[in-house]
Amino acid sequence: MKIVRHTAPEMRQALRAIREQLGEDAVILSSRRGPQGVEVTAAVDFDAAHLDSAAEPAELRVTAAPAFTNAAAPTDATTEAMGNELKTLRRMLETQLAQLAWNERSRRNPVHVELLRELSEIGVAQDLADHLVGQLPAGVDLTQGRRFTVAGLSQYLLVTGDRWLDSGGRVAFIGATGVGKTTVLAKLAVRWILRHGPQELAIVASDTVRIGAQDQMHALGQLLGVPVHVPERFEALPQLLSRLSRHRLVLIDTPGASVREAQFEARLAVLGSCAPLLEPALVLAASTQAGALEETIQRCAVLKPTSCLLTKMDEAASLGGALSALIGARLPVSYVSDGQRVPEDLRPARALELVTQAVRLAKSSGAAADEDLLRRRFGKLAHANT
Ligand SMILES: Nc1nc2c(ncn2[C@@H]2O[C@H](COP(=O)(O)OP(=O)(O)O)[C@@H](O)[C@H]2O)c(=O)[nH]1
Ligand SMILES: [Mg+2]
Repeated sequence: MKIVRHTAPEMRQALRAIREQLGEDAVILSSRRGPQGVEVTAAVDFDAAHLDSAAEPAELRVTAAPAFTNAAAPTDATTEAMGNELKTLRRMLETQLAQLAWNERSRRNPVHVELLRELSEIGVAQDLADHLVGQLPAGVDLTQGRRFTVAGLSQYLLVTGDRWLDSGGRVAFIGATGVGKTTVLAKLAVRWILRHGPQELAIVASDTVRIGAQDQMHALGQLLGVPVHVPERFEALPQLLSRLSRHRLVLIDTPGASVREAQFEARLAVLGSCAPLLEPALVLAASTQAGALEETIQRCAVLKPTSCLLTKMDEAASLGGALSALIGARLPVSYVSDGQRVPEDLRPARALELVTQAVRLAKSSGAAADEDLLRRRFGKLAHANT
């Protein structure tokens, strides 16, 4: 057994020095805070029986015992420092366990590990990736595994089909400012007219907030030969909608706001009161970070949106995060928009196409999984599952 004692200003530094000197298998025997920082005693080839034997007693007692027996009552600062040290130790231990679990997983099932890496590169959320890989039949090779995970993802991703343009609906486009609500409305309106003519289409311009929004809608209505209805106030939307029952497709433009604004919540409440008269459709920019998308979906959940539209697909650097958020929320995608041209840049969402696009994006951007993160994430999961 080899024992070393190391003093450093911070626990982390002491542990690093010990690891460098004794290697990964070193065992911490004691630690205490002294005038010069933290003193850590560690051993390699450690055998607990030695603790009671006479072989190394002096060394061990000097480092371990006084800290507990002779010390004065700990001050708040000492308790806090000890708490922090314990947290650091715990984190280090967790990292090590995750590393061990990940190594074990790599050894036992290299195909699973490679697929987890690839799913992470696509941006697929950790729990979803683990679920997909967990469902693989035993003994699949990497090519088959890739096919299974892509098929699994596209199975979980819900889509509505070309429902509105086929048979109409009453759709309110909801989302943050600038995500493309007005643009998708215009695209759908033009497409509807190309298929069915203008008679049964109505546009509602309830964005009374943005300067020029009403003019934009009136110009569109004039161009298409379609009436544009404006509620007196946003709160009067339900009364207006009840007067539009003879129209097969009613497209409702709503004001955007940051989903964190109180105003946004107030408008959600008004839209909620229209519940039987309209279908709330979230408009989400695919270029938005997955966490922000999740927040929007969560804040709008009170409205029970029946679908969402994914815009700005052409600007998205990665799609896996957005698709994971939609799968997690079981929110079907109706249409995707991948450019500004009206009406060309809009198509009904197809699950396999979206997943394939996510894979292609990851490949073309050369996204590389962060090995350290992978180890911590999936190692931790594997460790928790054992
Ligand atoms: N690149 C790209 N730009 C888009 C897309 N959809 C909308 N835009 C642009 O995003 C900006 C904001 O769109 P707008 O419809 O006014 O957003 P709103 O505030 O949600 O109504 C405009 O410049 C649009 O041309 C898209 O799919 N791709
Ligand atoms: Mg708008």
